[in-house]
Amino acid sequence: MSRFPRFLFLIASVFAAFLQAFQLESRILYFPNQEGSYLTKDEHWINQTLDHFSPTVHLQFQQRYYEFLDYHKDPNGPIFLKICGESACNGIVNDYMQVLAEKFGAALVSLEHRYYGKSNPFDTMETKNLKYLSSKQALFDLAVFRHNYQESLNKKHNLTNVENPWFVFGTSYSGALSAWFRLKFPHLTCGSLASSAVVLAVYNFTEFDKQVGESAGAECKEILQEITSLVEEQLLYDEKAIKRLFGAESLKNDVDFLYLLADAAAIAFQYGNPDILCTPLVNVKKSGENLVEAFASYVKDYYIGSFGSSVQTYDQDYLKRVSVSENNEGRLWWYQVCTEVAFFQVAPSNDSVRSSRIDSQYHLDLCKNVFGEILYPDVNMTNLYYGGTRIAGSKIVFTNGSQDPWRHASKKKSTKDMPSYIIDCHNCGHGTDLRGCPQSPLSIKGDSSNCSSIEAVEKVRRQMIEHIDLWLSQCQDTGYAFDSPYLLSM
Ligand SMILES: *[C@@H]1O[C@H](CO)[C@@H](O)[C@H](O)[C@H]1NC(C)=O
Ligand SMILES: *[C@@H]1O[C@H](CO)[C@@H](O)[C@H](O)[C@H]1NC(C)=O
Ligand SMILES: *[C@@H]1O[C@H](CO)[C@@H](O)[C@H](O)[C@H]1NC(C)=O
Ligand SMILES: *[C@@H]1O[C@H](CO)[C@@H](O)[C@H](O)[C@H]1NC(C)=O
Ligand SMILES: *[C@@H]1O[C@H](CO)[C@@H](O)[C@H](O)[C@H]1NC(C)=O
Ligand SMILES: *[C@@H]1O[C@H](CO)[C@@H](O)[C@H](O)[C@H]1NC(C)=O
Ligand SMILES: CC(=O)N[C@H]1CO[C@H](CO)[C@@H](O)[C@@H]1O
Repeated sequence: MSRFPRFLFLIASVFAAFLQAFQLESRILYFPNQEGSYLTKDEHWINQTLDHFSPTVHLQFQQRYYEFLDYHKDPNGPIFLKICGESACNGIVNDYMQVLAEKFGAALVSLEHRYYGKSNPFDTMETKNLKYLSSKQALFDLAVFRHNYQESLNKKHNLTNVENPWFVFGTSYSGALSAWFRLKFPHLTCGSLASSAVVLAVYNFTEFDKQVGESAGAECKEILQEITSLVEEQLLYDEKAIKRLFGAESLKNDVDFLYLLADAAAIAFQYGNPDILCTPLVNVKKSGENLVEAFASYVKDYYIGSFGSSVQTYDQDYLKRVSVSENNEGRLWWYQVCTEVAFFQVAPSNDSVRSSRIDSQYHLDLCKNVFGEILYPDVNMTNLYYGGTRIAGSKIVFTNGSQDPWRHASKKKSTKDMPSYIIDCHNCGHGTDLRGCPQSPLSIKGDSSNCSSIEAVEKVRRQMIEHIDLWLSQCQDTGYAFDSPYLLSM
């Protein structure tokens, strides 16, 4: 019998839409889209250059984007570019961006990341076709989009040489893109919000697992470690039975299976629901019942059932598939992992929560197996190109959640022109500021009124708004003086 409360299944529908907007990067998960929680799903297309860095390749592809103009103060109001990351971008999600757009009289636009969703330039995902998939190309896409969109807006209003004040937003990988866009194209945006932004590429990302342990707290961490060793033992003893218990008998590779379990635990802390994992486990431990079975219920009912992950995304044979569908984020993000950013979530050498069989060799083998050639993530080059946590940008707000395992790949220190805020509470995770409550799935319009830690979220949002307001008002070359609707309404 399931130990996990039934209401979880009720909130699953809202979950999926928020997950679509705030993807996790360890193993890309597929989350079905939900109607009703988008501001718009009307597709628009631009012709995009396939290779921005080649003087000889002039191929183009169709890239999908969205616009939501209901709040736009025509014609000189700001334009908020919400950057889509490593998953299909099926519309503009109705999160806290809606509130910001209304407050600032802004247009909301959103560009799908190349290769993901319907913006795939090729009809197969063979490795040779993936060579134009990189953050550098993606940033250039955003610049081209920004330029073209401004021109088409001017055309619509019979204007020439006008620049609206732009501001870019993103969370997680797209949070890094948001910071990097301001870094590389400072003339194209007045500023950037980089929420839980993973700007530092890390090869052996042991801090991820360490943070999982810290966020769990001593008691729950110990139980999770006990479960890991029990599962490891049972893999030796009866591999089929233990995989069946988790509904994961399709995973032939033991470490793929162990990775599924590690992610399932991490997600509770990453997305602010530690108690759904830890409370039942602590009770089961006290009553002396079977811990592995209790954890298997959590994985099946919550991680797969409510949260919307799937076992097959952990299967390397599945990741090898090259046919294009809209839900093949897994292969695409692994390509970025294996070439650019790594974030190999390896077990730390001491005191790890996850199995120590999840090591860097496993990741390298996966890269080779899935893509058929030896790929090596050039983390040093990525950090050389962008600066890592020493990013030399300006007018970028960094935010991070205190319990988020990803926060160690974000900018640690506030600097004068790049403030960094922590959203601090016992369950503050990934992308909380734009999402809403720390502890629940997407709340429409990012409503935080029912949050357990409303003040933690609101405090950081107030800071964010002040920076956006200030930087928009300082934005030069707009062609118009920008009257801040926010300041006027204060
Ligand atoms: C994109 O390119 C195609 C083929 O050249 C052209 O027919 C179409 O009008 C272009 N679309 C846009 C939005 O520019
Ligand atoms: C722009 O100019 C065209 C042609 O002169 C006119 O039909 C249209 O109404 C104008 N649009 C605006 C927003 O002024
Ligand atoms: C990553 O960890 C492995 C195993 O501990 C080690 O052999 C390797 O040198 C490390 N690589 C880097 C870049 O730190
Ligand atoms: C390993 O972890 C344990 C538990 O946190 C700690 O007590 C011990 O000092 C650590 N050992 C080393 C070598 O870091
Ligand atoms: C990357 O940089 C680190 C630190 O400077 C260095 O130890 C390592 O050898 C470099 N790795 C590669 C592959 O160049
Ligand atoms: C907050 O909780 C109240 C009382 O349960 C409920 O009526 C309201 O709809 C909730 N608001 C949101 C945004 O969930
Ligand atoms: C890990 C990390 O980046 N933490 C930082 C989040 O932001 C606060 C506030 O600036 C910093 O103190 C943390 O170091």
